[in-house]
Amino acid sequence: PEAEWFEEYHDYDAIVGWYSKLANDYPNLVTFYKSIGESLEGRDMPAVHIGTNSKYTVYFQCQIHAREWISGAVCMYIANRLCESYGKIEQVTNLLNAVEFVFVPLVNPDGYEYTWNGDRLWRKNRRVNPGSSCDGVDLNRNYDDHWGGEGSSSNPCSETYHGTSAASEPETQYTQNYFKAQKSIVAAIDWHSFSQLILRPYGWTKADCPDEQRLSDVGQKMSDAAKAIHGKEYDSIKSIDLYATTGSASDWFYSDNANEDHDFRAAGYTIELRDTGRYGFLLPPEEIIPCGEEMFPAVLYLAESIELKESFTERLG
Ligand code: 0X9
Ligand code: ZN
Repeated sequence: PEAEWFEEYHDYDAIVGWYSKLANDYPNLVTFYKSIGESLEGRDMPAVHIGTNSKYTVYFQCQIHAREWISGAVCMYIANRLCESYGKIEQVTNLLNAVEFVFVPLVNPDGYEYTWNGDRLWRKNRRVNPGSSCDGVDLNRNYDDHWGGEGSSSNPCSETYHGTSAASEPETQYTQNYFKAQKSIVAAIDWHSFSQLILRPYGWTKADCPDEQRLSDVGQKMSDAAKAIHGKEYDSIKSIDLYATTGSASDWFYSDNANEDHDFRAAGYTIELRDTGRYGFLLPPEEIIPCGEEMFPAVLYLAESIELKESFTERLG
């Protein structure tokens, strides 16, 4: 892309166009799928695959929360770095020959558009809730895992409104279905901001998940890899130690519901990007590149740790 691309944020149309161009620029490495389904207001939700027909998949989804603009920007940064490095940097070349990256860059297109043309601090999707004057469902409380419990709200006016049923929203349904259609997803990240955190399961209970040791080790290594770049601390903690959530995407990624056809569960993480509160959701665009730079080695570490997948607890074991 042009050098200036990562010096600004971009709206929905520009981001879709950018991924489409990435696929044209790297035809042997990138496949652009126009849509995994349409949002409530009829916008396409694209998917982008980066890799060379590999056995394992790493799944990323971005921009589930509309106002968290750094999420979509860092996903583009990572996608671009992977492409630029293939055939030039041995570590990335080997990785992309072993692992396919699947991006769903715009999980909440309507909400994202609204942050550009309505309310910059909008979070939810744009569902018109019957019988309420408040719009929107929090997609990160709408996934089909312990839906409707603690840390979500039945009030349509709440920022954490969980919707009328598990996966009531098309954006949730399409991302769940697309995730389930991929082969051997070994790790998945739901990208958010802000607070600089690497969050592992569970959000819904204080209990350790069966892969606690492994997921906390990998989380800490991702944190170390990030810190080595610009010195920023990303705490690696269990989701519930931030606060309880139910129906969240990353708990769903790790759940039986998401992994029915896989031998192993996907290591489901939520990453909260920069900053720690000075600018919060209004992170200046000058921080896109440094934030991407510190996440790139963390993501490589996560994808490479897949070789140790045998140490994961067997899903039905
Ligand atoms: O509350 C959320 O959905 C996430 N924080 S944010 O400020 N980006 O809205 C945190 C979710 C973490 N919990 C789980 N993933 N379970
Ligand atoms: Zn968020």
